[in-house]
Amino acid sequence: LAQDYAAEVKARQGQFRILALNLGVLGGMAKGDIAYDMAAAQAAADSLVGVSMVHQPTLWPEGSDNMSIDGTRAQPNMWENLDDVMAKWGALGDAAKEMQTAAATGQEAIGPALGKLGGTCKACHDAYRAPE
Ligand code: ASC
Repeated sequence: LAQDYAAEVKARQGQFRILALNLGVLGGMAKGDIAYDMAAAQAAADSLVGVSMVHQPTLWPEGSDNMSIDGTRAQPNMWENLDDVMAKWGALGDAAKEMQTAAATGQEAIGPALGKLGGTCKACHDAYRAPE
């Protein structure tokens, strides 16, 4: 029975969707498209931190890359650079914690924190995610 890792891929993509949803809320507040609400901003930041704390190797089995299976953009070089992958995931967690502080500080603090957070997303995507 060939392994398609469909469940693992969906689960980890779910993590990224939760991140994107919360980044969207915070981005909306930073731009003024969504009214700043401290509790909602903090809830979004808390979720980012929570997701960032889940680094579960079982979601990333060797071979669950875009050269071997459909439905993922994870490139095989991830598995050759696991220390760097984890360092980049850790940077996301650090930036998410800074967002918790920013979310409680006020609307004007969210934009800069979001820029830093987005940079940590992009660093990993540039290195390990295939283009669409
Ligand atoms: C998002 C999202 C990403 C990152 C990235 C930041 O909101 O879905 O993948 O931010 O665009 O550079």
